[in-house]
Amino acid sequence: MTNKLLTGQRVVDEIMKCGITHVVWLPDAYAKFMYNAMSNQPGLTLVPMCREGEAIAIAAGLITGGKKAMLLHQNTGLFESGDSVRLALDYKLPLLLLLGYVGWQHDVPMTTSAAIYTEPILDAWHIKHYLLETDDDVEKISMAYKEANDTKRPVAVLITQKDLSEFNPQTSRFKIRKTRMDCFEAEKVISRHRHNAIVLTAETANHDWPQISSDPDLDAVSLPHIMGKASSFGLGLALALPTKKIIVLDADGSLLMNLGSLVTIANMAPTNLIHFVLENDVYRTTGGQPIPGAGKISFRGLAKDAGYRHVYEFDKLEDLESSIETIMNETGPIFVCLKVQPLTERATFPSPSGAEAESLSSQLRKATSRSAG
Ligand SMILES: Cc1ncc(C[n+]2csc(CCOP(=O)(O)OP(=O)(O)O)c2C)c(N)n1
Repeated sequence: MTNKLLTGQRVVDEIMKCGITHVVWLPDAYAKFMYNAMSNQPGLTLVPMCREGEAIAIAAGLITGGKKAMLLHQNTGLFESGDSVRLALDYKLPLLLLLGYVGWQHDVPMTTSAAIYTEPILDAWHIKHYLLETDDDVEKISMAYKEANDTKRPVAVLITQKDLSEFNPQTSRFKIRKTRMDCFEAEKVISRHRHNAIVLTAETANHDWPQISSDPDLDAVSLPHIMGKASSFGLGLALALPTKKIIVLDADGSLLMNLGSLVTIANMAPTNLIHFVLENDVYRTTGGQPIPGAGKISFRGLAKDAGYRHVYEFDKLEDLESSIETIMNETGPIFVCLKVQPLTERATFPSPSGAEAESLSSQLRKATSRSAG
């Protein structure tokens, strides 16, 4: 009987049939349904990475060392991988790329840039690709892997099914630390004390901030394709508008994707930048999978050693409340790590589509021109 869905265990079974030993992985909205099946699968090692640009090199090392590695991440991550694709091609890696096909639409023209460019980019690299839509197609995984081995080239399988389920703390294997502050309440404190700062948001804050912002005209919310880039965008804005305060509300998985930005920011030392990170230990937006190093890394330590002028960490709301005015009046760059609970009852926010990009960038232009005036 035809199963119109793609199920996590079925995909994992097929991967195991190929003899895969390692999946180099970063979550996305398309492949998140596979996480539980993969992380519970004996004989399969999940290698979570911080940014997709690492993936092909990790797999290259694994394959060179005699393991059978594949990648699982979204199509935009392949764009991020850029130069590493050459490594896969020139090292003649038999590499299976299982990619979430963000923006894919059946039988109608693609409208988002993620989807518009995916197949043309794969074609430009001469990487063969197949669509994986339902369990009926799952054998394409073995076929693609065989082709990768026969041709000694990467072969891509594109997952078209978006997983709409939300992070459920009852079923998640992740342990929530109740001692931490509520994220929404922490953002309210920032909103009350922002004065006339321009606020740039990422991930969880994209959803929360519009509900609590004290000055929406000065907000740059839900900028498209901002995952991992909010800190860099904020740096550019701070350098461009040196007399205006710029607040970045970053997320932990996002900052991991762009850790080098800590050094770039500290090196340029914009006095007007305050960089908050909402550290919830998970990729909440894609279903609450733990970030690499959850509970072990110190974002405060990283920012301090990178050279930020002032660095803070809070896990209690009252401590944030009593320090926020001082923080707002200090000379930047300032880094504030807020240890927050990973979950609230609020629904996940809608991801901005490429089609919204134009209106969002005009929103940003309006915010900056008003603030600069
Ligand atoms: C380059 C890239 N890779 C993967 C994704 C898929 N993605 C969307 S949101 C998200 C999780 C964000 O987690 P985090 O930054 O920790 O923020 P939170 O949702 O926890 O607030 C991921 C992985 C993406 N948008 N861009």
